[in-house]
Amino acid sequence: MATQRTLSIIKPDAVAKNAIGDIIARFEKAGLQVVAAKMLKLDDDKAGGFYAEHKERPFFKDLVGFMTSGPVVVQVLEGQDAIAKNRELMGATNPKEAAPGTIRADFAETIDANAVHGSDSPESAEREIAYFFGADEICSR
Ligand code: RTP
Ligand code: MG
Repeated sequence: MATQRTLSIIKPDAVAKNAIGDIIARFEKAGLQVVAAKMLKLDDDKAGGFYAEHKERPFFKDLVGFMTSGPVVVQVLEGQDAIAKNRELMGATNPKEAAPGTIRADFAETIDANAVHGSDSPESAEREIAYFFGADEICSR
């Protein structure tokens, strides 16, 4: 399996719970490396553009409202099969359906406030990484 990069966001609910360190530790223990990271507060345009694929969905307004409700931590994770590995560590979108031991099972309460985002394909990873980071902000190790 090839080395990949994926975009991860620790969402406002998990930041508010002081779970940044616990979540990043899970990535590192699973063999993923943080090669870029920043904390920021998204505005409506930045959050809406990020989730543009969901623009017509009924939950879009709530999703943007939630993602702008507090600071987030955005990271690029690098490692073998990083995209699928991150999605596995995250668990299902709805924390009630997330496998035990996954980040969403352990830190998320609802489908709206579900602790983390992860790119879902190589194409979305490429777009999402470029959405938040310039090439000079990514430090391969
Ligand atoms: P994410 O993009 O945040 O990593 O989540 P995901 O791939 O697991 O799920 P996705 O289908 O991309 O949906 C993005 C976010 O929208 C909210 N959502 N609500 N009420 C609903 O049916 C519903 N479906 C999705 C979730 O907060 C999800 O993380
Ligand atoms: Mg998604």
